[in-house]
Amino acid sequence: MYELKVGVIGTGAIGRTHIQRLTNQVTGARVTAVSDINQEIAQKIASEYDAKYYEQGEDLIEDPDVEAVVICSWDPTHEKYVLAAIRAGKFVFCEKPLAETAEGCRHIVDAEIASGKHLVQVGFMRRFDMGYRSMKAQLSSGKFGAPLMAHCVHRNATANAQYETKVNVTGTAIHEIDIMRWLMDDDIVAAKIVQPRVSKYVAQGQKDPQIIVLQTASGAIIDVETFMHCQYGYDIQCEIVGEEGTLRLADPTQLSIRRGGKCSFDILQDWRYRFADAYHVEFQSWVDHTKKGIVDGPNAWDGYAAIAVSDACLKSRDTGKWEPVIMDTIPEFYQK
Ligand code: NAD
Ligand code: ISE
Repeated sequence: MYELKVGVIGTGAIGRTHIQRLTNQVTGARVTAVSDINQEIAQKIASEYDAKYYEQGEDLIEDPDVEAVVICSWDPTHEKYVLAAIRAGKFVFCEKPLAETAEGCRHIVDAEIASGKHLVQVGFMRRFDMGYRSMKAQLSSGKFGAPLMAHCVHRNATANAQYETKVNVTGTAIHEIDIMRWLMDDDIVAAKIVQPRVSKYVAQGQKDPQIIVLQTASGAIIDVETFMHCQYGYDIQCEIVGEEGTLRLADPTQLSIRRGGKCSFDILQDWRYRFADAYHVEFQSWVDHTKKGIVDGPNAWDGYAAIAVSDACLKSRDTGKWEPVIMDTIPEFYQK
């Protein structure tokens, strides 16, 4: 079978899992090159997977042995690498966020339109998760009436030492922003952040947890708690309240135990385990569609729309008020 030759930029936590996944789980692809500013780790991974190592991500993108690019480096580097991939005319899968601001995403959108070809997919893997997909199917059936409200929780056990308050939105709540826009098929038009008491586990000067409130164009209200230092595990919850019933994600568990007067199950410890199946489906789909020359997953416009909401959230953190989402109208290029 023809194997898509993939270059991966960023061999940190998720880069390594995606390389492993593309090599051992997904069919029809091969990792031919890797790049990271951390040369030691990247070179070790290159030799482990029999791939080339590039010091510069741009050189990897230009390599004729790389047909498609996966970007898993730090958030501020995404924009320049996606733009380089578009310039090279290569399909590119970029981990979220597509760029850190709406302005940055707009550069990508404009470059993709100018290239005349859809090339960009964003790593919003929840769209490939069975729980969220079932929710979408139920909502679309009309049996639940219009969605009126949603309650979301996004907790991580701990954050790394570089944790900055803004990442709580740009890197974390961005998943809820995208999945809610997709589930409700409704754009988000306004946002507000409410700041509770700060946890003692948060570095001096930073804030966590937070509550974000979002309003959609049709008037639905979504509340999102993000808590990056909850200590006990990785906990993703979502409930949508419709006119004629509610939909709630089940806890992701294989086994629940009843013993000694208690009912219990294990809480997964991070996103690698919680969304393992979703990442697999996401990458199999990306490889299959890339080979056909199609972008079928969340696209550059979805990346732009999500970060436009993030911009409004960050502004609300400063002003303490509801802030409108400032967003251009969708170009014909992205209309379905
Ligand atoms: P990480 O810090 O473990 O890894 C990032 C890697 O990028 C590091 O190895 C670093 O050396 C490298 N890097 C930094 N600047 C670079 C540059 N200019 N060129 C090449 N490499 C560079 O972080 P991570 O947790 O693996 O996250 C990486 C990206 O993936 C982030 O954008 C993050 O938001 C995203 N992410 C997505 C999910 C998801 O569920 N979809 C989960 C985790 C991370
Ligand atoms: C991480 O970057 C991810 O994208 C995970 O999916 C998310 O749950 C986590 O909060 C982020 O730090």
